[in-house]
Amino acid sequence: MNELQKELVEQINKFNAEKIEPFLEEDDREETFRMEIYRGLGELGLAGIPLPEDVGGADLGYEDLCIVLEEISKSSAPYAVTLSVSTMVQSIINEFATDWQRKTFLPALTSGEEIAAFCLSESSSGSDAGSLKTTAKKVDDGYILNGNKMWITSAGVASTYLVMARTGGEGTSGVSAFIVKDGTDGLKFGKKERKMGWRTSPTREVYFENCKIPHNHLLGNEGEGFKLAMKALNAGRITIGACALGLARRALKEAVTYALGREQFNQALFEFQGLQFMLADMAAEIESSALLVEKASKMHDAGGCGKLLASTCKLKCTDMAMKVTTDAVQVLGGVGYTSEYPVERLMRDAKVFQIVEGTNQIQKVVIARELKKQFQS
Ligand code: COS
Repeated sequence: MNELQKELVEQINKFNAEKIEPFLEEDDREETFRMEIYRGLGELGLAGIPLPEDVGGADLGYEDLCIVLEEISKSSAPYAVTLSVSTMVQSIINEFATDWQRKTFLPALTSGEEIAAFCLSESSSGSDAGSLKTTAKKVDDGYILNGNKMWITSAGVASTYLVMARTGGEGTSGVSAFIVKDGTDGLKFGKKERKMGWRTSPTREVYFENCKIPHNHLLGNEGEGFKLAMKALNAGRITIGACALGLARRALKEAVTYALGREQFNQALFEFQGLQFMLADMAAEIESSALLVEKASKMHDAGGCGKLLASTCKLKCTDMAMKVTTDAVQVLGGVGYTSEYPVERLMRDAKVFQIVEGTNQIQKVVIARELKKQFQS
């Protein structure tokens, strides 16, 4: 880590301890999202890390972003994910936007004053994202959106929605991307989903009922929306890997600490070789995933990490987090299954990492397709 990265980690540790940890249990139980916590991350300069300075970003890289997300996720995967998704949307807006769009939409997001959400999935199109049905009909002075989006992270608390909707015929080439601001007539939200994990982060359905937006809210060109969304997800899959990594590191810490402190058969649990092997496996899996995040983020910063590596990073880090958190609960035994210790929350929070931003089965589809391209003569 360079000096700046070390400084970031130190700042976040302090922020975690003072601002996030005191509310963790209560907010998980009550499903409370605190905007002031997100704004606090913004005040530390963390809400627009890879964005350029002219729109208020920190002009740093994805490597730095991943280090930040990993650190936040050691305390709270939900806040790390809120930041990960908001940054993913900002990055893709920055890449495809007109100058007016960059200056209009990005500064409130890079400062952390506001949050961005990504609206791709629908009730009938999850993994098969290219079959989405929400429509955007072109009219004289803009577009009219109709349809619904499901499982949208930060819906209701976000102010900027990147919405993929159909402007053309069937298939991926008929999809376009739009920026929709909170408060637009016809933009509505469903009830908050009751979830197994990530309970602090609100997830809602988003509806568009004759929701009219101006022409200049189209991002990129008509028909580019699917590729733009996939490009965003390529980067998002690396940062999701970083969030899963931080969560797993916390689970290992909890497991080792507990094993060192608890005695059975007149010795610390840690002294039993069976447990040492489990903990060593957890550590080895974590370090392998950390290398993947580092490689993928560095390659992204150097110009693009490619689908195979981005999907591998997401697949391995999130499967690892599920395994490590499950094992952490096992190490703690009975108390690990109760909310007296954080490992049960970590295990619940780990599960959805295997589902979001493309299920891990979809990551395997992407990897296999890349293999076919590489080796088919
Ligand atoms: N990065 C860049 N471009 C991509 C891409 C990626 N990861 N995946 C697809 N594309 C491009 C393709 O290259 C193709 O472009 P061309 O027409 O120029 O060749 C275009 O997008 C269509 O791709 P493809 O034909 O592969 O589309 P499919 O309908 O077969 O779908 C999958 C591909 C399954 C990979 C895609 O639908 C997917 O990722 N699904 C999961 C969706 C998801 O992650 N949802 C989570 C939402 S956020 S919680």
